[in-house]
Amino acid sequence: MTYRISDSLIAEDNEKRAPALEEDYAALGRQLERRGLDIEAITQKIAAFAVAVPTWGVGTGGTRFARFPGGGEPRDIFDKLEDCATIHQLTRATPTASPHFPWDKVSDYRVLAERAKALGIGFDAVNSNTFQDQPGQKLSYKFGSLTHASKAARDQAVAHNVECIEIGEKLGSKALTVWIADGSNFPGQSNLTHVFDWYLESLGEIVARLPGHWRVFLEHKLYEPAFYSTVIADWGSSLIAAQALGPQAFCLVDLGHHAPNVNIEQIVSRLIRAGKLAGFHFNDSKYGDDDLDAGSIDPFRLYRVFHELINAAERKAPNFDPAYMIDQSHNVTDPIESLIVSAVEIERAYAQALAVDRAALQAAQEESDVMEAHRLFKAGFLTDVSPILAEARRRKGGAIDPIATYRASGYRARKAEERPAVAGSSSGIV
Ligand code: LRH
Ligand code: MN
Repeated sequence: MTYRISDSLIAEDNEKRAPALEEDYAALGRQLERRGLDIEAITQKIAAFAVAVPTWGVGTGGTRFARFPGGGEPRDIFDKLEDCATIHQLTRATPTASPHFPWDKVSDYRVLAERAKALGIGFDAVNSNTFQDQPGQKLSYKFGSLTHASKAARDQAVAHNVECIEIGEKLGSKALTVWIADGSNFPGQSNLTHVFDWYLESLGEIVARLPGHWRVFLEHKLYEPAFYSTVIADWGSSLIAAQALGPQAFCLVDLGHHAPNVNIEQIVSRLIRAGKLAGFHFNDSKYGDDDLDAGSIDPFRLYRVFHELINAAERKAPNFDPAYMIDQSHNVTDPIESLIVSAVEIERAYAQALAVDRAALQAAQEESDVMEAHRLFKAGFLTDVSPILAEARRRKGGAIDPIATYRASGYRARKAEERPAVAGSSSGIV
């Protein structure tokens, strides 16, 4: 039997913190009431919020230079699910995990589905991988996959995506995320139009194999690993493709996949208006696709994104059903701690964006009262909503202070005993 944190340990730790939380929650309630806002309404929305964790994020991540694994590294998808379940146990905000194939491949997916169920975890979108070659693979993806100049290589990549759909069906997923590294490093290396035609052809074959209620999430990325051109480099290419591919195709926004200073919340509002927003890979970045912890560098940006999401929900935007997922690489922290804090910071941005007097904001916008509009918009971001986040966790049986409870549990040390150190790859993201 492997070690699991007991609910009684969480309850004991919460007992110590409950009086202070009650006081802070009441005080915040009074402050919000003075601003015409109902704390209970916000807390219930936060309690209903969920974000998926990436299975590839619970192991220590790395870069092309190096990876420094910590103790108790997950050895396989079963260990990864245990760690995902621990994050959910403490935050009550991450009931699903997003798997990646073939990194999470097993021989019997019924066993995997049963284990996940026993751990109280479900599966979110499955991720395909045609950005690496697998041992014994017939054709290489060095020069592309779904947009490779050779039809045989494209067919091989399509077949892998179809296999991911079949696996996802066994796990109860309802979506496939397709990110491809396809692109070029030299002007002239590839025909910029043909590759997009092949992308649509290949994705068309994949969409044709999607179960009726499934969606496919197209993930754009400006660059890396290709450094001159990337086939699906921006939201425009992704939207053209999603519109060409029909009602099951949507555009996924990974916050780290844009040039510095791009107005991502405006891209989000455009994709929502087009009825094509798939959802998000939440993370943060300072320079490139840094895959840093959500809210750690630019929490105001995350806040501005949630503002657009609340606008869409309030006006009941058509086709608006975003999937919320985290996609990060934890190179210098305990991945479990990073994912706990990231889930909390994503909820924080949502709760802050709910703490806005939207009627007054709309009035100021219509009167072009710039400073009043900006002041009202920012008021939510300037609100410390921590009591709301903790209260939502407490009500669902989570930890009032998840990091403190996690550390008090000694979970990492126990896993270091249970999981003999594995010879991990000395570099690379996973
Ligand atoms: C590409 C990406 C994609 C995943 C990978 C792990 O940069 O964001 O979503 O497949 O990271
Ligand atoms: Mn991503």
